[in-house]
Amino acid sequence: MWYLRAVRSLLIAFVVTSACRSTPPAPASPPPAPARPAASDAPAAPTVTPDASAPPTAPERLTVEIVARHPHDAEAFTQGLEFDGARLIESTGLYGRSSLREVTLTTGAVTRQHYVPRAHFAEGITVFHGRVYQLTYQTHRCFVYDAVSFAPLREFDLPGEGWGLTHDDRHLILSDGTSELRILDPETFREVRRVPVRDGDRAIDMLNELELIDGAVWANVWQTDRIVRIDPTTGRVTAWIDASPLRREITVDENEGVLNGIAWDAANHRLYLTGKLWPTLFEVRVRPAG
Ligand SMILES: [Ca+2]
Repeated sequence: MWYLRAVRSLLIAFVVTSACRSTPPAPASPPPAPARPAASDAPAAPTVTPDASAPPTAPERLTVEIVARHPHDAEAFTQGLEFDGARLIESTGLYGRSSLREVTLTTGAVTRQHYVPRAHFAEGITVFHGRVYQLTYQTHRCFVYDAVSFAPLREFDLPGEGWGLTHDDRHLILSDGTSELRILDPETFREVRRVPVRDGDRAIDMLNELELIDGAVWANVWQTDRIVRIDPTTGRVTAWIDASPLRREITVDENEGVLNGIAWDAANHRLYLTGKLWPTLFEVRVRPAG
């Protein structure tokens, strides 16, 4: 009989265990959040894909204060302006008057000049890895020169119009008067991607002379006294800069002699602005408007 009692005990134990298993388990505690590494140990932040559903932050409203005034060639139809180290490089437009120049900042004197063939209307420039890239407006060429001697090195086909040019660590960034920036491979001039520029839902076009400042693209908006600051990853406008305080000192015809020239002296953190046919190159400081 002992084995019958043992079997009954085993059956009872099985029933009790099954009943316990059918009882809903107590909710498990959430796993502990991973410890946040100390700032000093934190790895570099990965590139974050912006959340398109997040409400965009309104752009900052900024204006400029004049820090200094320097002479600028009033015959220079400025289309591109950029520092190559301490050297100020300028591109001027119009048919028969287009040029690539090295200019002395404090005097406006042209210390080196390459004349662009009369068939071309020169536009934006940028200096990348010892070469100057110079766009043309509607003749579908981009000229490449040695940055020091201005000796012509090669040419690229440029589909569409050329307006403004700048670069980041890897690519050229081109404006063509539309609301899109084109990102180009500097070795092949092939388009890598396009960045639509938006302030909220509004496309911002007429983007002209460009400058990369602390990772943001600044763009003159053609025929206005305004500059937009653009996040080049998302195309979002992060600031509007009102440069009308400069215009008040300029008597050049407003239709032709528009604001068009942004140059950032990265080593000295100085910002310079000028315009087409303006007799003055302004050093400015940016501050909140209002
Ligand atoms: Ca520029």
